[in-house]
Amino acid sequence: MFDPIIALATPPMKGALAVIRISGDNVLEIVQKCFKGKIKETHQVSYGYIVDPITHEKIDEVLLTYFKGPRSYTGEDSIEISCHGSMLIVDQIISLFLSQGIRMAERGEFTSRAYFNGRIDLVQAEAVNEMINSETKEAKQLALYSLTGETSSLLTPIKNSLADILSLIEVNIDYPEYEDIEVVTEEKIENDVGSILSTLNEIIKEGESAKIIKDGIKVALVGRPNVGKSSLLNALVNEEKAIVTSIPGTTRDIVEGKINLNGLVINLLDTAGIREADNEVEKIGIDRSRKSIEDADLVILVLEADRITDEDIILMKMIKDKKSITIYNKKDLVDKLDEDKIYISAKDKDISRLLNEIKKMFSLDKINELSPSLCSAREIGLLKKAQQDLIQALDENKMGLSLDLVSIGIKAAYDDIKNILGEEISVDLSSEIFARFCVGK
Ligand SMILES: Nc1nc2c(ncn2[C@@H]2O[C@H](COP(=O)(O)OP(=O)(O)OP(=O)(O)O)[C@@H](O)[C@H]2O)c(=O)[nH]1
Ligand SMILES: [Mg+2]
Repeated sequence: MFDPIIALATPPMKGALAVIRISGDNVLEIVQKCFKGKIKETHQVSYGYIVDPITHEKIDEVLLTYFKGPRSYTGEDSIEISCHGSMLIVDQIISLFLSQGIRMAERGEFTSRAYFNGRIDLVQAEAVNEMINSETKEAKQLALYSLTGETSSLLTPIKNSLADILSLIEVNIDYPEYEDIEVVTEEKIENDVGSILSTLNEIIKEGESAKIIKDGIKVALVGRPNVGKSSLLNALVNEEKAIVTSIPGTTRDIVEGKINLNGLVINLLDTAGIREADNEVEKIGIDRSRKSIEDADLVILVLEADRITDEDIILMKMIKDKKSITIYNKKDLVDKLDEDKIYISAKDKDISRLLNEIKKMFSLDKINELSPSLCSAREIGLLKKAQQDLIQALDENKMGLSLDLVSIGIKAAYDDIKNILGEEISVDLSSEIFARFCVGK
């Protein structure tokens, strides 16, 4: 039983229309009391007025759709009201229904109801938010795969194989007298669990590359003062965003920009040139530059094509453990170019070599081949936990530990996979055993 909830589904601002959503027990009766007109059968649009049942005051002329559960977004009886898009009208309508015993929905409550009512799994529920927040068509495509259930079905073969091997182990332990049951040998565990693990490894690898596409990357432009970091930011965003002067130490605070490179959102951070500074403001800026190196997914170290200084060498050491690209700016100042180095001229917006390098690094030409991927931090975290559990089971199997000990890791992996989908974790596997074997027939 779910108490009825209400919320504005469209943005809280003036517009042609606003949509108010109501879901829960008895919504049809409650809304009908406040609606002048007859609410039609499910999935049909009804025309009429929202009216205060006590004062009979007409509040707005609306279109209203009734969705009888379970064929609704939440899986329960729901109603959507399209009213005129004024916040005053929206407030009046919502207040009216609050006075009728409906309560305001909490954030995400419509989607969480869809999950608790079993209409969608947890991967699909997360995808609703990802659809709304996606900034590129690639990120939206990944979210859509999850919303339609295609992503969740990646786990079906793993889940089935884990249940198969667990059932077999349990039968071997509990019913040793059955002769027609396959004996679980160390070799069988090694083969079956090994093959599940390699499928899992593949899914994790795909998920991690898709996560980059979905979330974008943070790229810090760093270097000593005056090498042309701000000029590079401006060339990348194609806008005079950061101040550029010939005075070293021009940039003090971080300047941010955003570009979409072949579908990958790149969040750029132009930083203060790093050097030994006396000026208090500049020092704070330099601390921020250092911090941005730590936070970045990729560091672009900008050097000058015509000279390398001791400060540059220090910076090279500072970023040696980070994913980085070193570029030589001001290529117009040198005659001879070294084949192995990436030269650009930020001032002349000649930056294609750098863009190509980023595309290569993140395989951006393959982005069109997007496929369903488990790529949220929660999903990848649980997949990795399952991976560890299976590795442990395989190690224990190799060490010759008993079947019931080896099965602990396999069972943990099975629960991790169920957790990804938000399925209930059954402590007792017996129902699944009986679904697979005719034990005791
Ligand atoms: N010749 C030449 N000059 C450039 C190029 N790119 C930038 N500059 C010049 O280099 C100077 C410094 O540029 P900025 O972009 O402000 O350098 P920065 O690295 O941001 O410097 P700070 O903010 O002080 O750390 C300016 O006079 C730019 O016009 C280039 O490709 N060629
Ligand atoms: Mg600058």
